Amino acid sequence: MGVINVTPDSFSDGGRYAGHDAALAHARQMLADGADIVDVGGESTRPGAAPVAEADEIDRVLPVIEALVADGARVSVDTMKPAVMRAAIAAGAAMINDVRALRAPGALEAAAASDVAVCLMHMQGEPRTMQAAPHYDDVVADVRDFLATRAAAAIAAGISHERIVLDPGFGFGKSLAHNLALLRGLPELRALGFPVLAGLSRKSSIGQITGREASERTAGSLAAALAAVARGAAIVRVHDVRETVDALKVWHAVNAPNGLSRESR
Ligand code: 9MG
Repeated sequence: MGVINVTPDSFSDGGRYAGHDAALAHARQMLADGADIVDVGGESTRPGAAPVAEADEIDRVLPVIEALVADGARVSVDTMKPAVMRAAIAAGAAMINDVRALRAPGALEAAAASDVAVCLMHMQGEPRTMQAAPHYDDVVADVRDFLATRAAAAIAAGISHERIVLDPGFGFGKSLAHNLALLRGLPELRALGFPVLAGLSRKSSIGQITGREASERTAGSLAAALAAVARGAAIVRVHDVRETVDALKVWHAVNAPNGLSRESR
């Protein structure tokens, strides 16, 4: 899954349409590089990021989603807002990626009224303050229990089991130690019986381990993506699609039951 942020930073070089065009070109490059899904978001969930009004968020993401769907791409919408979910679904999005796990009033209903996939993510606290003092008794058990509860709520609302993906929410109200425990504990989350999505790409934990700035975290992010896939992640949400696809090709060639196909030898 490739990350596409349609936020004002991406509009800095010449207005709204230039921003949409840049996001679209970036998404198309990610798809050409081997992404199966592009995750389009119009509101940053970084600690301290300013909230975005519903209409502005729709304005940001919808033209990009519409153009990608017209290309035949599989598009996910990264949003917490039911109105944005409904607009994206009407435009042909195939997945809702909600860092609040459909807890906003009306979000479960918006998803249930469609047949799209949903990614239910764990977050402790709110994006603005979540990194202040995260605390867990047992981070893997706490996150697993939260995700099991949210999956049950989604199913009770009419979202079938096959449509649900779970995500521990690396970096969302978690210290480095919490993130590492969750990465080691991914098999316990996988045991809930749903595909698991892992998003570690360029996150501060990678920076804490490597001492690198976000733009210099590709190698660390690749190691994290492989560690997640080795522990059962079905989807990795990444910025560096080309490099991640190459790394995963090698990982799969090593781990495939019969090694490389005859043509590749
Ligand atoms: C929007 N977003 C930022 N980080 C994310 C992560 O780790 N997982 C998911 N599902 N979404 C994320």
